[in-house]
Amino acid sequence: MTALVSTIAEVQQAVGRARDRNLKVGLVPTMGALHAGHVSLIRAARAETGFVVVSIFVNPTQFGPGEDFSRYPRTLEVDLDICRREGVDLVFAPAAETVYPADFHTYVEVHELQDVLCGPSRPGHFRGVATVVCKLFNIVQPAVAYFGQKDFQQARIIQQLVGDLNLPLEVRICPTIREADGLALSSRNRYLNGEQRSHATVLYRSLQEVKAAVEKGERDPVALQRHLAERITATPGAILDYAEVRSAETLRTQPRLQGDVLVAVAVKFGGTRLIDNVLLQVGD
Ligand code: PAJ
Repeated sequence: MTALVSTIAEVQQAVGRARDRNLKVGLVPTMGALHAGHVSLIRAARAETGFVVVSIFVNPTQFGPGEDFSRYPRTLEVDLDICRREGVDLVFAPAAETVYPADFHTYVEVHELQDVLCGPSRPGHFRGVATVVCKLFNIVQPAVAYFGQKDFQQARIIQQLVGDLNLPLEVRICPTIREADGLALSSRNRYLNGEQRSHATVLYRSLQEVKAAVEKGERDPVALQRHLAERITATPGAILDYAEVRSAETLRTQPRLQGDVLVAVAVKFGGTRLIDNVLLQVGD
């Protein structure tokens, strides 16, 4: 049975009862418009924990002024059906005033990690993400929380905040779920028209080309970034935001690829901004 609650007291009651039954609590934070990517996180949570909480909240503080907050898809009934089918125990879908009452004044920032990659094009975005996720952790108090690699910078920022603030939970980063042609699933894919949708495969294809080049021995990040940029800018309708090859741990640039490496791209098609990445383990 999936229960739907909207207040913090109701979450705490339900989670408290689960904890009394010695159930391990898992949390999957989402903004709704659930797709197979979200479902993979729910399944990971179900496999590992005995009480799965999914939060559904389109978080206003992580959207910039020109971004899609008002038109972000809100599909609560369909989302609830998916949660029921997947055996979610509790759905927490709060009102904005519950999360951000009128006298709200505290924000969480993860410096350095929030300032690179998506940071410059989305000022304040990661501050909004870190703040809401920190609040969700405190409300639900999960033992484990699940995030998708698709938003790798977000997941790294959350890992960092959990460590820095000594939050007593584990963070799992789960693999990116893709369409058959490689496009990473995203609630924003529905904004693409047919032509944009077919050209959007350039993100995955160019990332795979970089992966192959690294496997063949390429270790120069600048050469790989140039390749990504060329492939993306040659694609009709695609506007490159960034194409970066960096340390997956620090998100800093490296003079030569070494260790855990993140290859990440952000591309706009019309008003729709898509991101994707691959992680590579690079030896000498
Ligand atoms: P949302 O975009 O709804 O994503 C919720 C979770 O699903 C995130 O951890 C995201 O990385 C993961 N996800 C999205 N697409 C995925 C895919 N194709 N494969 C695997 N996982 C995928 O990310 C957010 O919401 C918000 O920023 C949130 C963390 C909820 C804070 O408001």
